[in-house]
Amino acid sequence: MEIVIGTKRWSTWSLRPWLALKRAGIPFTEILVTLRQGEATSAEIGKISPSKLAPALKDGDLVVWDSLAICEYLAEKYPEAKLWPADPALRALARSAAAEMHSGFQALRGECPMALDEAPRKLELSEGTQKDVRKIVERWEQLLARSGGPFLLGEWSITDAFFTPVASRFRTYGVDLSGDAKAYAERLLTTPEFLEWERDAIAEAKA
Ligand SMILES: N[C@@H](CCC(=O)N[C@@H](CS)C(=O)NCC(=O)O)C(=O)O
Repeated sequence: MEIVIGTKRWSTWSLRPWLALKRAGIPFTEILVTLRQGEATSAEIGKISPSKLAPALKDGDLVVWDSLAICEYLAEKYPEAKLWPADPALRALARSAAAEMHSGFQALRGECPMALDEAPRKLELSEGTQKDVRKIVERWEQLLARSGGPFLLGEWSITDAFFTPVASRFRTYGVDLSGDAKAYAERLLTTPEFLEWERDAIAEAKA
């Protein structure tokens, strides 16, 4: 199995399925493409993926593009990895929150890009981004209260992969968190898998 991923310090979309692959213990090789090079990036990714965007997963002659579709494919192909919660109600909540992240929070995404090589600093957030932050924190608190933690739906799931880049954005731009939300964000940023990605991202920036 091969995964096309973009520049590790920036690519939130690539980080999500990469975390799912790692957490599931699935052997894979990475094809790392430099983002933000315009046509050159599209052409490079386009050699494998019709979307010309990272990430894309190649499994034999099958190519799956889009981070959520890749995670769903992995969850179906490796049920023993339990990438979604076993309980149907928790699984429905997990999918709702991952899909909400996948399709929303545009203000936060636009204003606070992931930048794993940058030192944390305090950013004055726009009203739109503050609204996104409040909604995310509320969602985290609701789900942690329902599941009992330590991750959003109990055990680590794809939903946590979707919120790991968010935790990184909160850290980089000095978003103040407290209580369960703060502990959860810290938990996401200290998993061995995220730390491995972060090490690569920092090394990549220095290369
Ligand atoms: N909805 C897609 C979004 C993919 C996407 O926008 N990828 C960005 C990287 S994070 C990309 O390839 N951009 C090209 C570039 O930056 O040059 C997904 O979830 O996979």
